[in-house]
Amino acid sequence: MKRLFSGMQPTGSPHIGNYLGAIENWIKLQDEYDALFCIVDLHSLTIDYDPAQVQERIYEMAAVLIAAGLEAPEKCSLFVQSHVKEHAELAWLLSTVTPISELYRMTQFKSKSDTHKKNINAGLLTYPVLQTADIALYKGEVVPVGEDQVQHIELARIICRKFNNRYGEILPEPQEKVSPAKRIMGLDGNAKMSKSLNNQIDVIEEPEAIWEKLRVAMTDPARQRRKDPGNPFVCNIHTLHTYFSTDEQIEWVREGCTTAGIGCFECKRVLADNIDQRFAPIREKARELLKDKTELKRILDAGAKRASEIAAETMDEVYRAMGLR
Ligand code: AQP
Repeated sequence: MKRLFSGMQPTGSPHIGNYLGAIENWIKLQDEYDALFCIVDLHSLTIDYDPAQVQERIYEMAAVLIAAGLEAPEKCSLFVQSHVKEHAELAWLLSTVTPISELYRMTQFKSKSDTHKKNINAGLLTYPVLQTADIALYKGEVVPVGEDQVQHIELARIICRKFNNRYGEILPEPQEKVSPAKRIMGLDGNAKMSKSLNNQIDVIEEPEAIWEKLRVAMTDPARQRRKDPGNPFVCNIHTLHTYFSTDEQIEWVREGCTTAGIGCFECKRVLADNIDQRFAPIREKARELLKDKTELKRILDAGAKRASEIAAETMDEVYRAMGLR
């Protein structure tokens, strides 16, 4: 079985973008690959955060992933990045073969530097090196991601290639596997749905909160409407219907919206109910898992144990190749 690696930052509760762009895919792929899924807490430190909330967020993320259908530790490994110290170790070694010019080219570095102007730290720049270490530590060949991460995986290939050219063929060049829902837009209709942009609906959001957020969500931006009159497909609410509603409901939205037969309120109400129905079982199970964290701890410990074993083997090979052992 090929090895697969993917991660998610505990910068907040997983949202609809994470669910459609990553989690749903992870659940399918756990049957086809030797899969390791990681809650990447080290990455999450690159933007401002409250240390008092980190553990809670890690457990909440683990609970949502398990409740959504990851069968760890039976079918896959789920673990926390900082529990396997080799991630940071390998990142340092790989930084010595990473051209700094490549890091400055990264779109995410540019956009996050723009959003977090008061905290443009070195970690924000070297983020893709740590991400390459995450994958390379397990000799990951396949990396399921949303569209926003494709550029980082391309850079991971460059870094692994440079390492292999210098020290011998040790690290496979990873390939991205882009999910069908590659870029879910936020409720502002302007930017990618993100935990840190406050434009999201969380997977475990309560029904009232889903409705409160959707009620005021951007529909068909006037700017777009002028460019492309009557096209309902520029509306983010319509796009979300395509993921959560039945074929009949999607057709009802398309028809009703183009003929002004239905209003945005009605259209959003149906969407809110469908999102709630889809996520209610996950929400309940996640809440149950969070009441007593014993089961989550057991799963994360088992994941870290397996990950550490693989990581130690890779580090031994890497250190020898680099002349440090
Ligand atoms: N809006 C999205 N549409 C599709 N896929 C998405 N992903 C994230 N947002 C969307 C995919 O989810 C996986 C985990 O992402 P992440 O948590 O590691 O970081 P991110 O991409 O930076 O996600 P956020 O929510 O935007 O995080 P913050 O706000 O903390 O920076 C990845 O596979 C990603 O592609």
